[in-house]
Amino acid sequence: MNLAEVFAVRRDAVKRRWSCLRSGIAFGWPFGHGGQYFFLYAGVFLVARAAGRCLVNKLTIVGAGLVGEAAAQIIARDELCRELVLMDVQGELAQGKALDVWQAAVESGSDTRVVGGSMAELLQGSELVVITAGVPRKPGQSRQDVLSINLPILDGIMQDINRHAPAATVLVVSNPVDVLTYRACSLSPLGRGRVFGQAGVLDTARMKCFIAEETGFSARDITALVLGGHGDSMVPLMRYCQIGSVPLSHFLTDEQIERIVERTRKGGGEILGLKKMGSACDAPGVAIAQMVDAIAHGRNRILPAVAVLEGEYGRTGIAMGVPCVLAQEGIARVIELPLDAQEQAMFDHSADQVVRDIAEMQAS
Ligand code: 2OP
Repeated sequence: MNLAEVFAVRRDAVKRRWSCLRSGIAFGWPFGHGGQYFFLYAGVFLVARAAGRCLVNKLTIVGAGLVGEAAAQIIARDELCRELVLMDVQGELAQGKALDVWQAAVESGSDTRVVGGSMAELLQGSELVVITAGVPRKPGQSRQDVLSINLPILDGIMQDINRHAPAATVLVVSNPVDVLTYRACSLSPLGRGRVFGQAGVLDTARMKCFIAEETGFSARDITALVLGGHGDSMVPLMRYCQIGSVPLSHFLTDEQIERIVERTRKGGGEILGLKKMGSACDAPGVAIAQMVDAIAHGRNRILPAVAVLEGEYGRTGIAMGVPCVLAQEGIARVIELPLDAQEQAMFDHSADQVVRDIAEMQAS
């Protein structure tokens, strides 16, 4: 759906509510001013709601595993789309989870409808598709170790998207996310602004968590930024971290900061090692929902996203985490931050790893 169509949908919703408002006032007439005011206030509320509501009509999550389900819960609860589809090769599992998510959303006062199934036709009309399908890594494995299983799965999904929802914006979450985002973008005609991945929002949340723990300050006041590949060589940019606008170095020693950096880099592995049976799902679900929210509301948020680079940071032919402006149309802009020599060296180290991973994918 292009911008004009999105506005047309919203305009129609406002028109419908406005016409209800006029009928309401007319209906309230015999009840005197009280009746009229009641319908007037109710109508104004509904018109305002229609004007400010979600912009995404249909969103599909491909992969009804734990991450897909966690994201679906928040997306449905927060009414980030009107219709949410949970798609999975295990159709009945997806149907069951969809019913569960829908019923939970209804309890939260949401009108988002949720359906599930396995048929690719369910993608039809989706404006946004989130890909969480594939196997998670096991303890001791790297994200790249699941490439041979997840690559053909992603290829099949991209084929289905190109066939049934060719205009859909695509958010890749499955691992190895940098490599699979690069692949998805190369299989789509839409370009890097419409096909990108989630990793940095999650990594940044992890780092904020560790900073809050180390300092005892509210996580609300912490701003942080993680760039690079979604692996152990990711680049937490401590110079860009602040607590209540005060640089992090004011509160923490170099050793403390180094500990946070290391823990952030291995944050996914730490959870995997403890859970053993599966990797993180709740925080990735929230990270997906944050990106969906930014798109659904056209917020122009500056968030890290896995984006195909076109010369930024001195790189092409690669997808990795960089700060982006996330708007209604997807990535509106990649932000190129000035890096000092040490940060650039860490970025290059991480990028070189992703280049090797992409080369492995291309050779397979
Ligand atoms: C993580 O870092 C699964 O890659 C995901 O937890």
